[in-house]
Amino acid sequence: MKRIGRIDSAEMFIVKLPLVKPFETSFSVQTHREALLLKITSNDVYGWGESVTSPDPYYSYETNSTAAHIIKEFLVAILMTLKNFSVEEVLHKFERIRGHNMAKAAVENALLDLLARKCELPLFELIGGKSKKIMSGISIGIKENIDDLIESIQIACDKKYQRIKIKIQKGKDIEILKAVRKTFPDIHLMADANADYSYEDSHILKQFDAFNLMMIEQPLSYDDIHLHSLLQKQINTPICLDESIKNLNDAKTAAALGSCRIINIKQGRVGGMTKSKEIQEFCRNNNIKAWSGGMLETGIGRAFNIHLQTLPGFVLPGDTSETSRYFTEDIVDKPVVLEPDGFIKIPEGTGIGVRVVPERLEKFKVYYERIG
Ligand code: OSB
Ligand code: MG
Repeated sequence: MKRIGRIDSAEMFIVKLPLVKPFETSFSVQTHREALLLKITSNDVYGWGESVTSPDPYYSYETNSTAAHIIKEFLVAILMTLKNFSVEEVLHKFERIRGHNMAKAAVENALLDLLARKCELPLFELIGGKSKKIMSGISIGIKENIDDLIESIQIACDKKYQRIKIKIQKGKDIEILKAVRKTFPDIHLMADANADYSYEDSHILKQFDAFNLMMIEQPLSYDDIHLHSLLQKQINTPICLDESIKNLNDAKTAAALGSCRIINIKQGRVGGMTKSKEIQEFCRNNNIKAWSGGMLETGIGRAFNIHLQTLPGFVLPGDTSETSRYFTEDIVDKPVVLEPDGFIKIPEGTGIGVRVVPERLEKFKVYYERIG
């Protein structure tokens, strides 16, 4: 087990990056990515982590403020009591704190980046992944009108994105899917409802079967697993769960009930890279396909998502898109770009392989606190 010496410092930042265009989902319109970042230093080696929380509790109960509270008062407080510890030991100590997976993931992120840099390994090697090209996918928000949506999809197809996800909501669904399928009969297409439907809407969701979707993501409530199992029995389109899966137990429950055929693993939502690794392994052994989701991360979180996808359970393209799709300027170098074949290269170098640019961190910083 690889070990980290004493922690010398832990610093928390909040950066606020403007989005190229507002990102609309069934639960909010986002104009900025306000990200909570963590930098941990030990013996002159540092590691960066990003919390996937946002300022509001509309995707999950966690927010930047709750994550900052839990990180500062509990998680980093635990780290400061340890000497020469392994990441496994830290995660074990974190178990006492219930929930707050996004806060835990941010701390684990920073420790893994630090440890990989200390061992002079790229992160994917530290977590047991295999070097490969990463599949790309794009998540397109709800648009004002069909023409805007068609145009966005066309641009994504021209870039060779390997899968297109469109956000839908109740009432903005069948007509939209019909129009998209008419223009793009053959693309790998899926829809994400972000929990906007209820079980009583099954008759609407059944009609989705006509559009040959790869999957429908999180049609029902953010905390439901049971009703999804009833819905999955009535529709042919595979259900993919996102919000509902917060840990390995949820994945086991969903598999046992037949609530989904696919899981969107967001490392932040499930408490980090190690937990994600366990879930993808479970999926692989239980006939559930998995892919890596995103939360409009800065280049830090984006790099973690890329390294994660070197694990074998990630068999479908995720929400892994170019930096420029969300930001004109990001806080890290290098930005994520699509190769001409539509794949993404793993960032080179040790740790997560991207570098935080001090001037840009300064430019977008809205909060700073040394917490340990
Ligand atoms: O449901 O997957 C989601 C963004 C913010 C919150 C929830 C979701 C999303 C996305 C975009 O779909 C994913 C990305 O491109 O980072
Ligand atoms: Mg989703």
